[in-house]
Amino acid sequence: MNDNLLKVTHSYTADDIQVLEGLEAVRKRPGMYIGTTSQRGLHHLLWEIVDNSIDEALAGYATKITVTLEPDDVVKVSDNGRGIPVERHKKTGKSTLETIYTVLHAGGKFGGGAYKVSGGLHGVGGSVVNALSEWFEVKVYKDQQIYYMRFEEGGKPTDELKVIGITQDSGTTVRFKADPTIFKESTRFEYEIIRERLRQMAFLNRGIEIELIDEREDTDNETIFYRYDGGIKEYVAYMNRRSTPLHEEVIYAEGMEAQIIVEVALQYVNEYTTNLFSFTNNINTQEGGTHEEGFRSSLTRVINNYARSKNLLKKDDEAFQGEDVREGLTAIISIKHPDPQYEGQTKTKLGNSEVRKIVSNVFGTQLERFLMEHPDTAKIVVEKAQIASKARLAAKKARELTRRKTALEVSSLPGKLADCQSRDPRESEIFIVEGNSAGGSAKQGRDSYFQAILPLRGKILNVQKARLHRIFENEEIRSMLTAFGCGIGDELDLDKLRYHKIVLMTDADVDGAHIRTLLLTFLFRFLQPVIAGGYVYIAQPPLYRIVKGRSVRYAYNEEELEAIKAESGDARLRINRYKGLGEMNADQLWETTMDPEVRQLIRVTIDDALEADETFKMLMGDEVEPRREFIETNAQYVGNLDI
Ligand code: 1YM
Repeated sequence: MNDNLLKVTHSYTADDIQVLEGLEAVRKRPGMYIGTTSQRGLHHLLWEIVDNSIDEALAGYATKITVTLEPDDVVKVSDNGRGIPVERHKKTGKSTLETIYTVLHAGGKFGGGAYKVSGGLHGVGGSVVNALSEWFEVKVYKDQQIYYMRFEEGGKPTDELKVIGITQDSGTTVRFKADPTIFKESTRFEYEIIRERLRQMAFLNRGIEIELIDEREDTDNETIFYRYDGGIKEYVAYMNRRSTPLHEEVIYAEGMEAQIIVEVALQYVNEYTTNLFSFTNNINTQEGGTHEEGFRSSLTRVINNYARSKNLLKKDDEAFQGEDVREGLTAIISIKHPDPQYEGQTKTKLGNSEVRKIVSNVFGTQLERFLMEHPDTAKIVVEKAQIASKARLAAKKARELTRRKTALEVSSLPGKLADCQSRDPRESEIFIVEGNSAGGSAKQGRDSYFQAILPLRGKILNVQKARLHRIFENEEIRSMLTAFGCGIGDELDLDKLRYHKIVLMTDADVDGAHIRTLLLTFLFRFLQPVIAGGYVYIAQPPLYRIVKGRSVRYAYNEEELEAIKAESGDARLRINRYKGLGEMNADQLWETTMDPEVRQLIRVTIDDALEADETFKMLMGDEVEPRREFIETNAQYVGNLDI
């Protein structure tokens, strides 16, 4: 075996050249494979490897996965599964291990597991991770042997696969260091990001043990161990931990049809909003899809049927609508599908049409039974829907009576809006600006061809606590909805969105951060597809204006200020700290924050919608202590900036 491998490594065959070209293509255009080379892309590498371990656990072989953050930006992932196959691979003539890590898309093809996370949304394959690593090594514990192989410089083997010891264990360990020439921003892994995702994985895959160890010298993060035997049932309880549930037990349904595994967990709380999260093969389907549709329709149908059968809904009463039975609902839908099809702007919408009916069946029959067997809970659920339905009808009447135009009808644009001339949403931008004086500067400074300005006065309504119809009464919110033009909730239509960039422009202080959080809460709750579609941005106004003689420069953060100071040797600089947008004149605002040529916009993603929701809840909820902490943490930055 060694002889053969040696020959292969010493003389380049046509296959080898093809392999090298494949990996080189990944290095040339990493964005095509992992989306971005920012921090997010970096973590993508790790998810790719973790996903392989998760697959091995889902296949029933691995029970434990450990992620270790080592010094020098090295990361290690281990599992106790079967170990990656090491035998000679017929097609390539190399070990299967080498094939997986050097041939693009090889991993997915060979793996026989039914519900692969890898090959899903992340699914770029181990070879892409290898290609984008400074070095990458694999140990396989299998058949009493420890096998080892190492790659350097973006996937080039340093030697053939070797046996380096004996063992009684089985499993796979991968260690790698991302290539800093590719990940120019940073190759440092973030404990918090990893912890969040691993916890989510542990919730979504009950019983799997997942451990996170941080061995880096400059941190003191604790070792974390996750294992949730209750799976998504525990997840829902966890999400509701700061809220007041209306019934103690989380409702749970599971089943399998046509190879599709369906799980649903839900619980109502004494709030008015809906928290619905769906997953397919452990991937958060942010844009929803057929599994959500199946869930929604059966929830509405079953609760209506139950209410009618118990005469809780009388003959003349109008049926509950979807929004009535979803008020105050926290729900997770998780399906595992052997061949998921994704659609939508960000490919996070499940498209498989057969899923609608399967989820509807599995969940519908079990919810029906649950309601029959738990009449007390059933009564609470129906009463909640009844109140929601009454509120909805009352709001409708109030609207009709006052004949006020709803925020949803784009009849006349709000007076405060300085609209742009262009009618092409693809090139149009709207700046949501805090405060009238900043609004004035923005109106003067903008390029009115494609930039619209909507100034907001004061703080917008706290959406978390308010009921839907109260939200529509809020002047600022109505202005925004009218300007956006895309509608809301079930009627939301992204094709009608009037601007493809919605830019939130707030002060760089605590108040600004608070207003931004309020705006994001509102967008998150009611216009989630607009965020998911990538249409929402945050403007980055500079913190400092630095004048030296005739030249003017701007610093957007402390580091930049320090860099500019260092560069000029500190000599005769006039440093001016902006306290708010209002201090900038129209020209300054344009050249620092609005001019597409120089500005820095941050695109808002719902990368982890759950996380965003947590922050919102914490900020808006009844508990004072965490909110105070948040404001103090954020105030810290501002405090430091005061000169
Ligand atoms: C730390 C990363 O990759 N574990 C892992 C990967 C595989 C297997 C077991 C495995 C899969 C199969 C059979 C199979 C993979 N194997 C392949 C391929 N951990 C990690 N653990 N035997 C072992 O799917 O049939 C790809 S991944 F292609 F070789 F089968």
